[in-house]
Amino acid sequence: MSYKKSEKLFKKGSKHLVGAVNSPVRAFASVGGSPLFIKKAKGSKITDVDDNTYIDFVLSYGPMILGHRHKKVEKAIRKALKNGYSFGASTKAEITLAKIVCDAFPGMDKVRFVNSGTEAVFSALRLARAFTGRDKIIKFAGCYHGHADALLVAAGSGLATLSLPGSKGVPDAAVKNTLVSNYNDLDSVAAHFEKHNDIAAVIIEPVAGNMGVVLPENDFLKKLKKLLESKGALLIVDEVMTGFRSKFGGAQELLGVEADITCLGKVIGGGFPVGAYGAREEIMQMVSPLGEMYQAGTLSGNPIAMAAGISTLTELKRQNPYKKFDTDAQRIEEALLSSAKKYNVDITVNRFGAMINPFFTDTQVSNFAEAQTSDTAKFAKFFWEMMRQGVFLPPSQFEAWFLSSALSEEDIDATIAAIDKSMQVVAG
Ligand code: HOZ
Repeated sequence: MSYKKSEKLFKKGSKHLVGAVNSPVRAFASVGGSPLFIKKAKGSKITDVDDNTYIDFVLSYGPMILGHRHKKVEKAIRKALKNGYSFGASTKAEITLAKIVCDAFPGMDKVRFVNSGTEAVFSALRLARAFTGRDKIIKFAGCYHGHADALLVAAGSGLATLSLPGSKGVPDAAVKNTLVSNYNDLDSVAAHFEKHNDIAAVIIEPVAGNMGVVLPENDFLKKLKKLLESKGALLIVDEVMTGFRSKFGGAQELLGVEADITCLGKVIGGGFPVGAYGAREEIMQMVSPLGEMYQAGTLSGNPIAMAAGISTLTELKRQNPYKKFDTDAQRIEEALLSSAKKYNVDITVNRFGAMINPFFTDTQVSNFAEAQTSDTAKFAKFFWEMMRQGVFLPPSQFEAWFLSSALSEEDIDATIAAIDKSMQVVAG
């Protein structure tokens, strides 16, 4: 397998792009080698500029849940393009997507569309502060909620991949109101409430996907919500990754908890830049132009992005692939565990619906500290052999693998064979 053209583009791209990429995880920094440059993708497969074709488990980090270039989505985009690209005024498509999203989340009466998950989250924090009149927020170590200053503390995803504790350029003032707790540890949340009476909200990924996949245990979310209610603080559930992924709607319903404010992204834009935050009526009444919490965006509700979102969600509802996701992910989990056992490699596998990943560690993984016990050198070996075997994974131990509804039986069989070969290589 040759990567010559990717390597050439990496060198060329490094001149005018930072690290030749526009988002750090893409740089392959923790697995070594130079990043892939992509030529095209269709269905369950993605092809790089060297004409290597892979089964895709990156899926643009989640949005391409139907696989690439689904024909109904493509038709909707082409149709929307004919009417113009951006108007700075409202369109009917925004109302249509808003209804689909609000109908899918029981606690959401109104929604505001933005351009990314990062925007959705920092707007949701502002809204929680406006609504409660309090300043502090609690986040969990290893959760990643985009790159807003206040949230670049003990964050997962790219920071975990690059082993960064935070980001330079974030002033102390920007994080002085950010408190950090441990995932699955209610006492670590309660301890902050003992010390502070000005906590506006707790923000959480209902199933973490940015420190690898980590599930909430023992009704953690339900207990968290109860604690917050008793303290008059809001629960912000960041469903940018989990939204529409393990059921149509949010993970909240599956986990038996209702957010005060929900953040969305990825799937709702069908591959175009869309984020959203939504809540019950009394909270959303705070948002400008109805209320005094200001938030705006020239390209928000962009008509092409709305068309991609509407067609993706409509097709997703029609396909209802959630049972298939579970079956496919279960087969992958079993393959990971049995190959690891066969070659005597320590791993733990976590999965939730269409999200899964192995941690190269001998411990369970229920929080960031446990995720960080993973042997990232072993992951790098595994990653590169999977690539050679024709499977494209996120180039980081701390990112979730995503499944698309376009995966065929043959794709899963080929992935299982690749896992076996790669585990053998890891074992050396
Ligand atoms: N985990 C990240 C997004 N939730 C990966 C995408 C990126 O940072 O480029």
